Amino acid sequence: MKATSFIHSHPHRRWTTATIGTIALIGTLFSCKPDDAVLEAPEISIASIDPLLVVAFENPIEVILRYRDAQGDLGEADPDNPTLRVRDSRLEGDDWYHIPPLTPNSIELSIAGDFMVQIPPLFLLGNGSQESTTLSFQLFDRAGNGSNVVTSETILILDTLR
Ligand SMILES: [Ca+2]
Repeated sequence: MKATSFIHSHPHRRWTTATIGTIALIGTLFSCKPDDAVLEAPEISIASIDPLLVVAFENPIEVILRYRDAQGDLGEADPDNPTLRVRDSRLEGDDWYHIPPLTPNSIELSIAGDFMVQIPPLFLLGNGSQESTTLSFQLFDRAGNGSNVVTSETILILDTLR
């Protein structure tokens, strides 16, 4: 499934009534078994990232993320509710990406699979002819559980191809 690549610049996640309700319910169910809470969160890994050598402002990067979630509560129908956090290691802030629902809403189903995210072309922050960076990713489920954080291999950004 191809995810849209819009960047949502607002730093705070939108907490809908449904999300808050789900968190409250989970808190009730697992309040005396904290170990089980770990199973609520999604797990991700980087299946592939390409290319690792890019020209500033020119080459988007395609990242295939592998996911697993015991409840299948991944992705949001609302494009204003992004759930994938992406951090360029050179920057302080995060970019948020919208991931559409990976199962139909409200169906509880253990799921695993891959989705692709396209990162818009990176840019050089300084005046040098090249910079290196890494991208890290964290996926949140609809209950607000954050996955493990995965970090890419080093990406080299050139000002021009010589
Ligand atoms: Ca989950």
